[in-house]
Amino acid sequence: MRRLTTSGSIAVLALTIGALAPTFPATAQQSAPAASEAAAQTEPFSLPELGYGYDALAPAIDAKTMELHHSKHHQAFVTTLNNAAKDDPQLAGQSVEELVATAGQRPAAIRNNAGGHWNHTFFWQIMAPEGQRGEPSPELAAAIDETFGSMDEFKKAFQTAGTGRFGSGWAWLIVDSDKKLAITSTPNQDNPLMDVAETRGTPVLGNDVWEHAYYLTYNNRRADYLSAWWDVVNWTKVSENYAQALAN
Ligand code: MN3
Repeated sequence: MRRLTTSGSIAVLALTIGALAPTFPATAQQSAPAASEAAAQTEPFSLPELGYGYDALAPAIDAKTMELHHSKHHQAFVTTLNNAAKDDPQLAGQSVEELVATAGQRPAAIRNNAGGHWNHTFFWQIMAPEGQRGEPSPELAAAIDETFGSMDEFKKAFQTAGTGRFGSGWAWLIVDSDKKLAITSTPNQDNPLMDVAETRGTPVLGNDVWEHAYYLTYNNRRADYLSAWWDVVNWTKVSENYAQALAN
């Protein structure tokens, strides 16, 4: 009979007190899978905290939209993944990044819900309340100028990608395999990290163009949402994403 490892003990403790949900990203359990039955019952995926209030992005995004988007839409992806993991112990041991990278080899439900979980976790982090949004780093600003001509030209092209995405999906600014910036869009809850993405790369910035992201304030006017959304972008985080994508 093997003894519990440290991570097994922590998992048991977390389950016992019932409050210490793992924080995103849910990472693969590197050591001693199934060190105890209790460890296997810990829910592998969890809804991340926003880090700001539901009203913090108004008026660009209203509080009710944020509340529904986070507590209902994002929660549904997490719940579905956890339910799927109950039937498939292998799934429980994988990070959302691993699920996304192998989305094309998964059932549609896993592709959609892992994508939804990854995309929304990313999305909350690249927006911020007033006073915490910062500016593009000099490196990012220079790369945007070089690739798109100017910040205004970049924003226009990004908005065009968002309005041009038929139905539901996402617009993205990515760093491609040549370490160059590029704009792309994906359908549904796909993203550029997926093996099935038409254009692959590391997301630096992304905007959700599903109707649930904007309909309460903007109704059918997706273009108005896309243009107002720049007001809430967390350029400090986006600049970090850019630096990290270059370093990878
Ligand atoms: Mn959404």
